[in-house]
Amino acid sequence: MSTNLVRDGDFETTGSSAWNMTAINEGGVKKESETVTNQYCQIFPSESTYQDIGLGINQSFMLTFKYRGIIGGTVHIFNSNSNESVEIIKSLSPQENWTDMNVQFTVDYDYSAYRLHFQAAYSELTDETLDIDEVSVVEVTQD
Ligand SMILES: [Ca+2]
Repeated sequence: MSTNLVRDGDFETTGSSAWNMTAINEGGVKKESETVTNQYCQIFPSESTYQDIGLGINQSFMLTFKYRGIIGGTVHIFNSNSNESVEIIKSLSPQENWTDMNVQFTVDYDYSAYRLHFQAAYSELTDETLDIDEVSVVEVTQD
């Protein structure tokens, strides 16, 4: 079992500063409901949430998370020093219900700092959100 490189990937740590939000007054960590004690992250249209993570050059990683939202979005890895996109890892198609994602990727760019970045798509449905939860990045070891 490899270590999860993402801090507070389940959004259960109240007051955590692990994630940054582009619209702190709108999005953020929300409770599922009064009866389900799960917290997740809500991202409003065109907004994003991100955190810097440590990745090694020429290593492979598995990104897993679940998401939902009829607006969809994207997940990227950026060079956090320049905000230059290393690659778009995955486009997130609109999903009404929680959907599991597993994406394996290899870091080909030697940047000192990397940013895991979730972006909600632009939408005129301004009350809709892209929700994410259970985010993890673990190194994939070769056999
Ligand atoms: Ca959670």
